[in-house]
Amino acid sequence: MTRAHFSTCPLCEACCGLRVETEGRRVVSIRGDKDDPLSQGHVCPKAMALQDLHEDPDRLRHPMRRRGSSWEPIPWADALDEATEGLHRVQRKHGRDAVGIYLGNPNAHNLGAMLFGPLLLRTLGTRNRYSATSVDQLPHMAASYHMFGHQLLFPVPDLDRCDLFLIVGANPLASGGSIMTAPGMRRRLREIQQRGRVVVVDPRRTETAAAASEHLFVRPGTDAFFLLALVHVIAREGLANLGRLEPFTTGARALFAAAEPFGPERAAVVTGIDAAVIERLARELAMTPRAAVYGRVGACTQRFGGLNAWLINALNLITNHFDRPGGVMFPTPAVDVLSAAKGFGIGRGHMGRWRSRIRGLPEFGGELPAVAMAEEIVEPGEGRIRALLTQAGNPVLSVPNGAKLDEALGSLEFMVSVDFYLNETTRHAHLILPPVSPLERDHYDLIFHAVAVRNTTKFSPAVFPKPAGAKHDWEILLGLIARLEALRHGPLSRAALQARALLAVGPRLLLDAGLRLGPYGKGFAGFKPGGPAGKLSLATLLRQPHGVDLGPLVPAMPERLPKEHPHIDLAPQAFLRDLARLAASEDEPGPKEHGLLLIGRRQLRSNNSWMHNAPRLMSGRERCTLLMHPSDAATRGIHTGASVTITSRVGRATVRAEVSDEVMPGVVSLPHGFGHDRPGVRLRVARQHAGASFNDLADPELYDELTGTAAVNGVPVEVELSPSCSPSQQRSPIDP
Ligand SMILES: Nc1nc2c(c(=O)[nH]1)N[C@H]1C(S)=C(S)[C@@H](COP(=O)(O)OP(=O)(O)OC[C@H]3O[C@@H](n4cnc5c(=O)[nH]c(N)nc54)[C@H](O)[C@@H]3O)O[C@H]1N2
Ligand SMILES: Nc1nc2c(c(=O)[nH]1)N[C@H]1C(S)=C(S)[C@@H](COP(=O)(O)OP(=O)(O)OC[C@H]3O[C@@H](n4cnc5c(=O)[nH]c(N)nc54)[C@H](O)[C@@H]3O)O[C@H]1N2
Ligand code: SF4
Ligand SMILES: [Mo]
Repeated sequence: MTRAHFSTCPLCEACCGLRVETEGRRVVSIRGDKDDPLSQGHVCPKAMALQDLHEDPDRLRHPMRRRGSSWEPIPWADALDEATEGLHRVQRKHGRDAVGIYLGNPNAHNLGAMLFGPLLLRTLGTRNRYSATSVDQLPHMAASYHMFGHQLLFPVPDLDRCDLFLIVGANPLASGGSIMTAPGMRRRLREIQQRGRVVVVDPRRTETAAAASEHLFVRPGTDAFFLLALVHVIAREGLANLGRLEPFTTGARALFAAAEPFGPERAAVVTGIDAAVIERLARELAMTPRAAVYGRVGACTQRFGGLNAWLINALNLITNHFDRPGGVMFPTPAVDVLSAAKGFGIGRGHMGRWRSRIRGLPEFGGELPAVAMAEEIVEPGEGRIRALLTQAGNPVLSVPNGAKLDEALGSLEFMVSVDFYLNETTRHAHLILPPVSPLERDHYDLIFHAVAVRNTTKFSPAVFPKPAGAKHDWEILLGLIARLEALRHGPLSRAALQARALLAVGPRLLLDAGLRLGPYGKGFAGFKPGGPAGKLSLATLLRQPHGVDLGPLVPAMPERLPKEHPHIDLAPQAFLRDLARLAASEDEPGPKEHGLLLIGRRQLRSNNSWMHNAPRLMSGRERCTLLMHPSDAATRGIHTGASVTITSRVGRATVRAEVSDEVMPGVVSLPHGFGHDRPGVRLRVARQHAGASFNDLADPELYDELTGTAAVNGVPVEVELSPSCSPSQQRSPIDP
C-alpha cells in the first residue's frame, strides 16, 4: 500500500516542501508539495535524486574501519570506542589543538547536527576548528558582526515586495538562492521584473543574468570598486537617506569620506562597468522606494569579500532600504536563532582573538580559515594537527589546494569521518561513521527559516523509520562526546552522564523548547511579530505537516540589535583599514599580463561535491567543462570539445573546453566539486563522470586578508590545448 509523507528537501537552502510516496521501505515517487506555504509545489531535479541517494548501494550503512587500503564493517560500539580512543590519545599526547575538526555544509541542513555539533566543539576544545564557512559566507558574518553586533544577524532581501533587485555575484536560478531562502526563484524574479527590474553583476552571463532586465559583466574580484562608486555617487548627489534608522546608525560621514576617492571613473577602469551605468544605477537605487542590493558567493569568495559584504549592507542602509518592506529585512523565525545559539555557547562573534600557527591568519567566531588547514597538518611544531575529525564535509574537493590537503590527510596519525560516503576526503579516515539517509531523519530548518523571504515554520518527521542498528548524526556526535568525557573524567563523571542524558533527550525535545520560547510560542514575552503568537510548539507543527505560514517579514530594528551593540555601524574601522589593500590592488598586473582569471559555476543538477553519485543527476552531457570566451579560445587554438590543461600557481587540471561568449574575455569558468577519480573513492557513478577538481587549482595564498575567506573566484590561470590523452590521467599537483 502506498503512503504519502510530507517532507522537506535538505539539499539546498530553498528548503522545498516534498510529497514523498512510499511503499513499505521503498520510495515510489518524490514531488513538490503544493500546500507548502513557502515552496508552493516548487522542486528542482535534485529532489528526485534523494531517492537515488537513499537507494545508493555505495552509501555506507555500517561503520567502516580501514586496514591499509581495504575496509571492513565493524559494530557501532567498537567504532565509537576506537574513534574516541584515537582522538583522546592524540590530545593527551600533544594537547587539545592536535585534534582538528572540519564541519561541512550539510550540517546546516541537519537539525540534530546543528543542535549537538556545538557541544562536540566545546568538548574537543581545539583551536584548530575549520568549516565550509571560510570558503563561503564568512564575509557576511564578519560584516554582520561589525555592523550590527551579531555574526548571525543576516539581512535578507524582501524578494516578494522588491521592485529593483541588484544581484552581485550570485546565481539564484542555479543555486536556489543563498542566505535568501526563497523556493521558486524563477517565478519570484519574474514577478520582480513585472513590477520593476532585476540587475545582475557577474563575470558570466549566468542563467539568472540571462533572465534579468540588465546584466553587467564585472572583472572578477573588482566588485568593491563598483560598490564604492555607488556609495560615492549617492553621497555626492545628496541622495543618501537613512530614514527611520538614522537615530541609531553611526558612521555615515566616515563611509562617505571613505568612498570619496573611489568614483565611477576609477571603478570603470578596474571593473569594466561603464561610469555612466554606475551613476544611473546609483540614482535608480536611491530613488526606487522598494529596492535591495544582494551579494553572495561570487562577492564573498574573492579577495575583497569582506569589503563587498560591508558595502552591500551599507548601500541598503544609505538608500533607506534596510529593515523596510521591499528592501532587506530580518526574518522572525519561530525558533529565535540568536537566543538558541547563545544557549549553545555561540555568541555575537569575535575576530582575531587567536591566529593560525603558520601564517597567522585570524580566527573568526572560534574558527580558523580553511585555507590554512593543509599547512597546519603538514608543518611540524607545537600545535600541529595530528588527528582530524570531519563531519559532513569533503574538504579535499572544497578547499583551495585540495591536492595538498589530500596528501596532508594521508600523513595524519588518526582520522575519523562522520559521513555516509567513502569519498575523496573520507578515504583517508581510519574510521568512517555513517549516519542515516536524509529520508530517515526528522527535519527542521533552524538556520534557513532565519534567512527566509517569508516567515514560515515547518517540522517534517522522518519519512522512513531509522533502520535497526543505524544511527543519526546527533547520536554519533553524542556517542563520541560521552565516550571522550568518560575517558577523561571517568564514566560516572558529570560530563559523561550529561552527554548520555542528552542522548535520551534528542532533538525533538530541544526543538519543542525552542518553539515554545520563540516569538510565536506560549512562553514568550518579548518582541511579538504578527502571526499566530502564543500557539507554536512541536505538537502544533506535527498537526500541520505542510508547515505554517507566519506572514511576511516585519521590521525588526532596533529591537533585534544585541543590547551590547545597540546601534548600526556604517563604517567599522576594520573595513575602512582594508580599503588601502583594495587601492593597492589597482597597481597589480592587469588581465593582459597575467592571463586568465578562473571563476566557479554552480549547476542546477549538482550539489557541491556530493550528489554526483545519483544516476538521474549525472545523465546527459558532460558538465565539468571550462567555459572560455571565443577571443581567448582563438588566440590559443582552442575549440569546443578540445581537451585543455588549466595551470595555476599550485596545480593543474585537464577538462574539455566549451567556447562561449557567456563569459567575459579574460575569464574562464569551471564548476567545483568534481575530481572523483582519486584511488580508493567508492562512488561508482561519480567516477564515470569524474571531471577535475577546481580546488586543485585554487590557491590558498589567495584569500580575503580581512576575513580569511578563500578567494576561489578570480584565480589566475593559464589554459592551453592538452596533448590528447584521457583527462583523468593528467591531473597532478605541481610544486609552486
Ligand atoms: N572552488 C570552489 N570551492 C568551493 C565553493 C565554490 O563555489 N568554488 N563553494 C564553497 C561552499 S559555498 C561550500 S558550502 C563548500 C562545501 O564544502 P563541504 O561541505 O566540505 O563539501 P560538500 O561537497 O558539501 O560535502 C558534504 C559532505 O557531507 C556528506 N554528507 C551529506 N549529508 C550528510 C549528512 O546528513 N550527515 C553527514 N554526516 N554527512 C553528510 C557528503 O557525503 C559529503 O562528503 O564548498 C566550498 N568550496
Ligand atoms: N544546484 C546547486 N545549488 C546550490 C549549490 C550547488 O552546489 N548546486 N550549493 C549551495 C551552496 S553551499 C551555496 S553557498 C549557494 C551559493 O549560491 P550562489 O551564490 O547563488 O551561487 P553561485 O553559483 O556560486 O554564484 C556565484 C556567482 O558569482 C559569480 N562570480 C564569480 N566571481 C565573481 C566576482 O568576482 N564578482 C561577481 N560579481 N560575481 C562573481 C559567478 O559567475 C556565479 O554566477 O548555492 C547553494 N545551492
Ligand atoms: S531547489 Fe533545493 S531544496 Fe528545492 S528541491 Fe531543489 S535541491 Fe531541494
Ligand atoms: Mo555554501
